Amino acid sequence: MQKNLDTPEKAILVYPVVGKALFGDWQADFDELKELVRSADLDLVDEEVVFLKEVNSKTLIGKGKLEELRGRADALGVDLAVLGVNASPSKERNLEEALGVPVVDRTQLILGIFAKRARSKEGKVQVELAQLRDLLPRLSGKGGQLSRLGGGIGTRGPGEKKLEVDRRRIGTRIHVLKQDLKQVERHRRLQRGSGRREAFPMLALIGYTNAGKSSLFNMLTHAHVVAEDKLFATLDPTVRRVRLPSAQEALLVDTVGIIRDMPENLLQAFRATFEDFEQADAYIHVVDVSQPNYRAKIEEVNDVLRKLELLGKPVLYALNKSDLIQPEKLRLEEDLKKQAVVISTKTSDGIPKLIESVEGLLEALTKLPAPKGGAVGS
Ligand SMILES: Nc1nc2c(ncn2[C@@H]2O[C@H](COP(=O)(O)OP(=O)(O)OP(=O)(O)O)[C@@H](O)[C@H]2O)c(=O)[nH]1
Ligand SMILES: [Mg+2]
Repeated sequence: MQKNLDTPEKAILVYPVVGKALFGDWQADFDELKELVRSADLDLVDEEVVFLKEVNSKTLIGKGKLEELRGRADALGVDLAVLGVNASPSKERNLEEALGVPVVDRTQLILGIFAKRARSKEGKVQVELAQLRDLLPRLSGKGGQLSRLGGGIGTRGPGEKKLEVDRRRIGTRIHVLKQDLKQVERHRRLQRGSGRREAFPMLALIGYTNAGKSSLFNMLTHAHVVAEDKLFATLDPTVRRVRLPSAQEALLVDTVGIIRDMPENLLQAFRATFEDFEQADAYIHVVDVSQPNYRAKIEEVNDVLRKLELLGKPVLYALNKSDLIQPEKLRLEEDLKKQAVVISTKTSDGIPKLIESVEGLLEALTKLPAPKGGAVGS
C-alpha cells in the first residue's frame, strides 16, 4: 500500500492500550503521540484510544472495533492510520487490510519525522539507513513492494513510479549507505579536528525532545539554531564556542532529542550523532520541568545514555520552562537538588545562576584527569 506523507495528509490515530496499562498512565503517552503526529506534519482528523483486555493475535484490535474505525476513516477520507504502538509486519499488514488504508506504527512515525528533519548529508544517510533496516523484515508478503522510502513517513505519491525493490537491492543500498556514512563521518571528524577539541572542554546539551535544548543553546551562544515547538526539531548537531563571564571557554554542542522507546534502528544509525555525547566532558541535561512526568523523561534520557555506555559523566540539570509552573511548588528529589538549576529560556529566569554553575562545572573539569582519548582525529 502506498504511504504518502509528503503533503499534509489526513490521518487517524489509533492507540491501543493493552491489559495492565489500562490502569496506568496512558494519557501522557497519548499526548506525546499526538505531538509526534503533529510533528510529522500530518493532519489529525480522528483519534481513538482502544482499551484491550487482550491482544488479537492477527489484527491487534478486535474485528468490531476495526469495522467501526474503517467506517470513520472512509467517511473522513483518511489517507493513513497511525498506530500508536509498534506492530509486527504481519499484524501491520492485517490492520491495513482491515482498515483499508496504509498503517504506520510508532517507529515508522518517528523515522518519518527524522526523514523530514534531516538536513545534512550525514543525517539523511542515517535516516535512510534506519528506514531500510526497519523495512527489510516487513518486505516478505508485500510482494517486494518498497513503498515507504524517501523523504517521508510513507512517501511516493500516486502517479509516481512505484519502486519495486527486492531484498537484495535493499541490501546493496544499505551497503552503499554504510560506505557513504563512513565517509561523511571521516570528513566530519577531520572538520572538527582534534586541536580544537583539546583546547576547550566540551559540554553537550542533552535531553528529551522539546525540552528546550536549542533555546538554551541559542541563549548561551547567541546563535540562531532552529528552536521549534515540534518534536525532533534538531537533528544535526551544532557546535559553538562560548566564552563565559569568568573568561573560561568551552565548546557547547546542541544535540538530537531523546524519546521514550527510541527505535533501535535509529539509535544504531545515529551512533555517529551520539558521538557528541561521547566527546563531551560533561552534560547539561535540559528538562522540561513543566511536564508532570519530567522525572520519567529524565530516566528515559539516562536509559539511552546507559545503552550507549555513556552514563557517568558530570551532569548539570537545567530544569527549564519554569515560567509555566510555580517553581516554589517544585519538589526536587535530593539527588536532583544538588546538581540542578531551575531556569526559563523564555523569561531568562535562572540563566545567570546556570552560567555560574556551568563555570563551576568547568572549574571542576579542569581538575579532573583528562578524559580518555577518543575517536576524534585519532
Ligand atoms: N514556555 C517556555 N517555552 C520554552 C522554554 N524554552 C523553550 N521553550 C519552547 O519549547 C519548544 C521547544 O524548544 P527547543 O529549544 O526547540 O527544544 P529542543 O530540546 O531543542 O527540541 P528538539 O530539538 O526537538 O529535541 C519551543 O517552542 C520553545 O519556544 C521556556 O523556558 N519556557
Ligand atoms: Mg533542538
